[in-house]
Parts: sequence; structure tokens; C-alpha cells
Amino acid sequence: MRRHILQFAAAFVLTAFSLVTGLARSEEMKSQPVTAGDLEITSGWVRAMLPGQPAGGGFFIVTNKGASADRLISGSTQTAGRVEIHTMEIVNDVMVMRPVEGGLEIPAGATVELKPGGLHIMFMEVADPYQEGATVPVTLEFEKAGKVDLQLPVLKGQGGGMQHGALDDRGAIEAVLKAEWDRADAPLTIAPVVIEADSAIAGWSQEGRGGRALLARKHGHWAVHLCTGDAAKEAANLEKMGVPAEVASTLATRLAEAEAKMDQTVVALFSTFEGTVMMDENGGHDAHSGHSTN
Ligand SMILES: [Cu+2]
Repeated sequence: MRRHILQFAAAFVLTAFSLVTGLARSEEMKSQPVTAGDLEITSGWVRAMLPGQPAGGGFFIVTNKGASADRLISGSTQTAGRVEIHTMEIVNDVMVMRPVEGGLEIPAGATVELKPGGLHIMFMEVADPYQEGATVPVTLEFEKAGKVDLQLPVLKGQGGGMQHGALDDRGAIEAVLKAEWDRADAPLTIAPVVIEADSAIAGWSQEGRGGRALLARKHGHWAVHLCTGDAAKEAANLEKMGVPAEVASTLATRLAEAEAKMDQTVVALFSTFEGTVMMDENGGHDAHSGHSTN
């Protein structure tokens, strides 16, 4: 009885102050602590995905209370084709995600936080994008602690003081490109990504080749419209490709600014893509031949 009253009181307080304590409330909604050997995993959650988005991020905090290091080596879930461990860092003003090679070390006595904008697990090939309010069952595998089952609530991305809208779009665009072309033996590097309204241009490179992809957002879902090379640098060309005039000039300006800050040997790869390859509505099978054009 006493417990019920406390719960009611807690719920009331949380509701009454939800505007100012939004962050505390979402803390509350994250997964409960799970212990496995010397490890404790807390505050797990998965970011809600947009319709059609094929990949999404998952986050948690892991504390190693033992005297020796452990290592997160893999993850799996029935809800995704595969789970990868990623880092995200800003390189020349551009967010770059890459797999953590050899697993993620959890040093003795340390707490490692997977969080938006940093380390995360990435759910790839998600057939049914995760919706807020759902729960994603995930099995993590650690070198010493073994397999750990987690139930991660799906929450909206939250705070952190960064431009989350832009980051979410960038993440969605990277996910669309990676789902199509990234391979373990030929990692796809995506940078820069410039976005204006419902249009975006992403530079990509892979195995010494590269190009610029023009993406369009329809019904909240980014898709590759076409792959090209230098044609994407000119606003007039972007207009011919279907980008509205004001958007085309802004995109071209942003692209030039972003590329100017990059390693120019990478930018030079973008020019090696000859011609323009249109993608079909679903992201496109022709895309493969397009990207392997020398
Ligand atoms: Cu990732």
C-alpha cells in the first residue's frame, strides 16, 4: 500500500514537472540495471526511427566493477539483420561513424557510456523501424561476462544541446547510404553531408572511388535520388535534377564550404564518378553498377 502511494506520488511529480524535467523523466524511462558477472548495464534505450529508416542507434552505460578488463564483442537482436558497435566523431565539422574494430574495451573499474553523438550500437537492416513506446530485445556478448539480455525501450532522441534535427537527418542519410553500399571488406566513408529543406548531398568514397549522392526526403524518409560526380556542385545542375531553385543554390554553397574544409585528396575522388545514375524508387539496384563505375 505504502509502495503504491509512493509510486502515485512519483508519477504525479513526474507529470506535473514534465516540462522542466523532461530529461529526468526520459532517464526514468531507460532500462533498469542488469548485472552480468562484474558488469552492470544501466540506462539503456534505442532511438525511435523514422518510417523507412533502415538503421538506428542504441545506447547504454556499462560499468566494470571487476579487477580485469572486459570487452563488448558483439550484439544481436531478432529485430535487425545485424548489430554493429560504432564510434561517432567530428572530423572537419563532419560527423563520421565507423565500426569499432576488435570490440569495445570496458577497462577494470571504468564506466563506458554509449550515447548520442558518441559510441553507440547500430541496428542495421531493420525491417520495421523502431517506434516510440516499443521495446527492443537485445543480446550483448562480452568476452568475459558472456551473453547479456537487455530490453531496451524506444525513446525519442533527446537533448544534449546539439542540433538534433540536423544530426538525426545526417544519421538517417548515412544509414540509407550504408545500408545500400557499405561492406565489411570495403567500408563506405560518407562526408560531407549537406542538407537544406528536403534535399541533401552526400559525398562518399569507397576503395579509392567516390562520388556525390543527391538525396530527397519524401514522407519523412530519405532516399537516394541519383548518384553523380561534379554535376552536383552546380546549382543549375541541381535544379535540372529536380531540386527547387532556392534550395539548389543553398545546397551548392554549403557543399562548396564543407568540401573546402576536407582533405582535398578525398574531394578529388568525388570527381571520379562520371555521368549521373538515377536510382529507382526503392533505392535502386542500378546503384551498384553506378557506384562501381570507374
Ligand atoms: Cu552508427
